[in-house]
This record gives sequence, structure tokens and C-alpha cells, in this order.
Amino acid sequence: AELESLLKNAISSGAIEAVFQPLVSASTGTVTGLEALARWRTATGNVSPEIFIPLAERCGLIDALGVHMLRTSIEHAKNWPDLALSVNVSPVQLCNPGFAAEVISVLQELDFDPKRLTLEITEGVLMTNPEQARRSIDQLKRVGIKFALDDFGCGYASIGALRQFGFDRMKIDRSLVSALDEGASGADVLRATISLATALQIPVTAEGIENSRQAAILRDAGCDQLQGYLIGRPMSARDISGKLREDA
Ligand code: G
Ligand code: G
Ligand code: NA
Ligand code: MN
Repeated sequence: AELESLLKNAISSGAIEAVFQPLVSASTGTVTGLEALARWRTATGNVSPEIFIPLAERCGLIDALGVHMLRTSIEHAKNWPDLALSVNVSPVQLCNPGFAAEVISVLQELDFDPKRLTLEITEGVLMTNPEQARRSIDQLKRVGIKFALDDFGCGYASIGALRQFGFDRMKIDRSLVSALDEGASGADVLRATISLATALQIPVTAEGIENSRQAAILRDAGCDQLQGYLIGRPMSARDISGKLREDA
């Protein structure tokens, strides 16, 4: 209960910040987008999103946290006009009937092109509340927002769901990527997954790339976008601006 009121305070006071992790073109290595990730820094240390996101979901704070993350990351992204922005959305938010209208009004208020925005969602919501998920996704796709199916391969998401819900991109979970270091079958599973997505004309991002051998396998297997510590860690907005200047 105490953590809950601290979280509520952190959201309203702006103590929850966005960091940004680069998404690069697999063929050229150019940064084409950034994924916003939430960070909560307190006087006594950082609280992991693995703790405070589920907490926010349980205690009814995820809508406020989600809108805060959308706003702050868009405000920063206005400094990087050539890049796409990806924001994570909790299944709980997507099931809220007011979600789509709220996202659209934030974009209008901040004058941000919806075509630059990708919302990353995990598969859970597609099973628990498919009707509401579809309504939200359809409404947001109509204004030009894109959707990525996050953490693909670590749960039950089917290739069918990719097509059914109109996903624009698939993100391969980092557990599948790290399996490349553990034996030959890892690469076969990845190649099969990527070729199914490619057959549906859905581009694939691989996340969690930590070494150049993984990057080479994924590039050869047809991923068009790469992400991970090898390419860039999540960084403050200031560090991202510095990196972009270096790359230019
Ligand atoms: O940033 P990190 O890799 O520590 O994130 C841990 C988990 O928290 C990941 O599953 C990530 O998707 C999730 N997460 C991070 N930031 C956000 C956010 O702004 N919104 C939601 N819903 N999840 C987030
Ligand atoms: O669930 P989602 O894919 O949004 O989670 C992103 C999380 O993965 C973030 O917490 C981020 O810090 C972490 N992450 C990003 N790249 C790497 C990586 O190369 N290796 C590991 N271990 N974690 C990563
Ligand atoms: Na994500
Ligand atoms: Mn992911």
C-alpha cells in the first residue's frame, strides 16, 4: 500500500522518466526509431519496471502511467523528427474502452504525426479480451498508428493473431535470440518463425541482440530491424541526442 501511494506520486510529479533504446535498420545500421521505456528513480535507488508496471496494473494506475509515458516520450521525440517512436502499452490499457480516444487526443494536443507512432503490445490481451482489443486497435490504425506484437515466441501468440489483428510488425522475444548461443536448433526455430512472418508480409524486429554472431544470423534470416545492447542500451533523451549527432 505504501509503494502504491509512492507510485501515484511519482506519476503525477514526473519522477517516472522515459529512456530510449535505438531500433536500427538491419541492412544499413542506421537508427530509424526509438523505443521508450519507463524508469523510476527514487532517492534510495531505481525501481524496476518489472515491479512497478504490474503494480500499476493491479492498483488502477496504469492508465495514468501510460498517458504520462506517451506524453513525455512524444515531447522528447519532437526533437528527433526523422525517427519513429515506439511506446509500450499494457494489455490493461488496451482493454479500457476510452483508450483509443485518449491516445488520439494526446497526439492532437501535442501535434504529433500518428504515422510516427508504433504501439507495442504483448499477446495476452488478444486472448483475454479480443473484442475490445480489436476495437481499440482498429480505431487507432484508422488514424495511422502502427502496432507491433511484442515478445513474440515467449508465450502463446500465434502467427494467426498477427494477421487477424492487423499487426504491422512482429518483435521476436529476446529469449529466442539468446537461444542462438545455446545450440544449433535455436537458429532453425528463428528462421522458421521469421519466414512465416515474411510470408504474411509482416516485417520482423529482433530484440535483445547482445553479440555480432546473433545479429548476423538474424539479418540473414530476414529481420529488417535490430535492437539490443550490442546496438545500443536504453539511454536518456540527452544521451540519445548526443548519439544521433555522433552518427550524423
Ligand atoms: O525496460 P526494461 O527492459 O527493464 O522493462 C521491463 C519490462 O517492463 C518490459 O516487459 C517492458 O516492456 C516493460 N515496460 C517498460 N516500460 C514500459 C512502459 O512504459 N509501459 C509498459 N506497459 N511496459 C513497460
Ligand atoms: O518487453 P520488452 O521487449 O518491451 O522489454 C524490453 C526490456 O528488455 C527492457 O527492460 C530493456 O532494458 C531490455 N533489453 C533491451 N535490450 C536488451 C538486451 O540486449 N539484453 C537484455 N538482457 N535485455 C535487453
Ligand atoms: Na517493448
Ligand atoms: Mn519485447
